[in-house]
Amino acid sequence: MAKSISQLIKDEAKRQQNTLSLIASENIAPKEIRETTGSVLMNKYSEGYPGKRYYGGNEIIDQIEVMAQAAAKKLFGAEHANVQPYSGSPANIAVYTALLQFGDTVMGMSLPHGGHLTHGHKVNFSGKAYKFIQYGVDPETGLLNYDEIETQAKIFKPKLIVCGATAYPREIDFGRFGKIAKKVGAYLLADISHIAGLVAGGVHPQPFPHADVVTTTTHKTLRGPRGAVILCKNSLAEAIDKAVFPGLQGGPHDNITAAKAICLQIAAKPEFKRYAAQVVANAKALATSLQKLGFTLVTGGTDNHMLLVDLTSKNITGMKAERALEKVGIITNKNMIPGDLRSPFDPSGMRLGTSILTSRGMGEREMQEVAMMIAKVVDKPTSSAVLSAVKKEVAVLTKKFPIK
Ligand code: DSN
Repeated sequence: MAKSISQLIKDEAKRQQNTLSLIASENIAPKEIRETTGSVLMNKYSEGYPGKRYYGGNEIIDQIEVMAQAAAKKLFGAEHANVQPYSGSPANIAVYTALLQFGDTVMGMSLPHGGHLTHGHKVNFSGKAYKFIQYGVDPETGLLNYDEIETQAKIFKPKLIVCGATAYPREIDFGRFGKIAKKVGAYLLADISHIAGLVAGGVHPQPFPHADVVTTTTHKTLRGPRGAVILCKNSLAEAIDKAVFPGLQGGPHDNITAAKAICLQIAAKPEFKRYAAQVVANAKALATSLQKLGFTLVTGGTDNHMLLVDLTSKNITGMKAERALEKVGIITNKNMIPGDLRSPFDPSGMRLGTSILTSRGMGEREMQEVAMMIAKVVDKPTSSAVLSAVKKEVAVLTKKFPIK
């Protein structure tokens, strides 16, 4: 007989507790946030914006949404916040809807070089509706080449430049992107979904005042609910709000809006600064340990929460490494590396992130242990003796750091 959903949720909780997740885009939202998403707020409809709704009974929802807007503006130094986007992809599409006409020229980072589907990939709506010019990283260094991006911008004269990444382990120079955008008369959108928690925690520079618009999901380094926010200058507020509702979405998910407010308030606290600093310290420790164990890292290290591992020198593909690691309870994701000649289904790299392990309370010492576990598995992925020994090590470590 098939298991019930409630049993499957218990199974998933156990899986999360008993594994070491290094998925760079995931995190563990605090219990308060998880409970808020399951609260009575999900029963309400509130199309519109605070003070201007298409349904009655929104007196309390209005207060919640205003609170979330205020917290978002304060955290990122923004003039205006829209807290209704369902997730990062719709948030980006809302920005395009607000600022562009179909067919306009836009520049974004290519997905195989670390960008995102909605930054103009050809299979995505963004790549079909707009003329996206894709920029990438230097194939030798793995770093963004700002001079090259500026040259491309001067040639193609985009109306919008998108910066931000899902697989780029270094700081993004928003100031330089802002100057390039200004020179060619383009808007600058900074998609900070991956690094929002690091920006909030003061360990990555803020995108404002360089960017005109900022999008971010709230569930990655920010440790909030699944969802997104759009931040912008006041001059663009009306266009952005209209694009979100009624342009693309109907009723906002008020339960999620409330959880966003809580996460944004938590992220303004000193403890969150310590968390963000530890995420980066852990990523650096993991990077150094892996390098000592013979791993090659794209760009030679990290400034943020993630590492991009080039597995070619280890003679294993990303898919095989991901599968072998999963067998022992280490959860990662295969990833393309810049200039990858392999397919996205079995690429040459693997992406690792430290947000979850840091949320569980682990520090640099544990990162050394995790690096050694990864090395043992990647070096001998078919040895059942190695796999069963590392599985035991994972069990000991996960037990010491329960998910709260
Ligand atoms: N696909 C997500 C990631 O893992 O980075 C972003 O949407």
